[in-house]
Amino acid sequence: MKRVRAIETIVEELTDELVVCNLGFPSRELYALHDRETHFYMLGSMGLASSIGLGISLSQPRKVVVLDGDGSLLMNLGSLATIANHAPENYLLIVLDNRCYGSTGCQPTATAKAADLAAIASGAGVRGVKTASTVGGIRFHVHGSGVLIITVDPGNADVPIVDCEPVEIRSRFVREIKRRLRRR
Ligand SMILES: Cc1ncc(C[n+]2csc(CCOP(=O)(O)OP(=O)(O)O)c2C)c(N)n1
Ligand SMILES: [Mg+2]
Repeated sequence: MKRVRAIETIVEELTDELVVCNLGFPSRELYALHDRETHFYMLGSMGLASSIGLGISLSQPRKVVVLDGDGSLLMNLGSLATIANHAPENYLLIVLDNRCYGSTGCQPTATAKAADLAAIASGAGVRGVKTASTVGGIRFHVHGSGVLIITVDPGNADVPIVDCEPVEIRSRFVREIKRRLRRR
């Protein structure tokens, strides 16, 4: 299964959860499949999606789903220990593991050789780490919390860049969070 199919499956299952997405092609694919004000496309900083999402989940009650990449998470492994330490019920980190830096030419990452992100997450203290490699597996696990590692094939969809300025992405996302908080 290609990453874009995994993202499509995830988006089909979600309703109004907050979504923080890894930079590069994952954000482009998500944007092309379905753009929502609840999506935060991380357009620049590699490795920070899991931490940004964790902070959001700890500061408000709505569920946060992070779409991260293997390369990006490998750059910020400490995030897993912090996720385990806080273990918010309203937080799910999904890692789309294509075993390469897919957005920049598919240079192999450490997961192509030996690194096992599910084992690393468990070792960091995350309870009940889930894995999936099929549409059915994704549908089943996407409604949970913690960490879900999805194995996908390399390859980027032929989709345009995210046609939305970073400032606009941020302000509409924050507006959406505040709107919900006011309604409580
Ligand atoms: C600090 C930093 N280093 C490198 C880059 C360049 N870069 C952008 S996306 C990317 C690959 C990301 O790989 P991964 O997180 O596995 O996601 P994939 O594209 O494979 O889905 C790289 C190296 C960057 N934006 N920031
Ligand atoms: Mg990758």
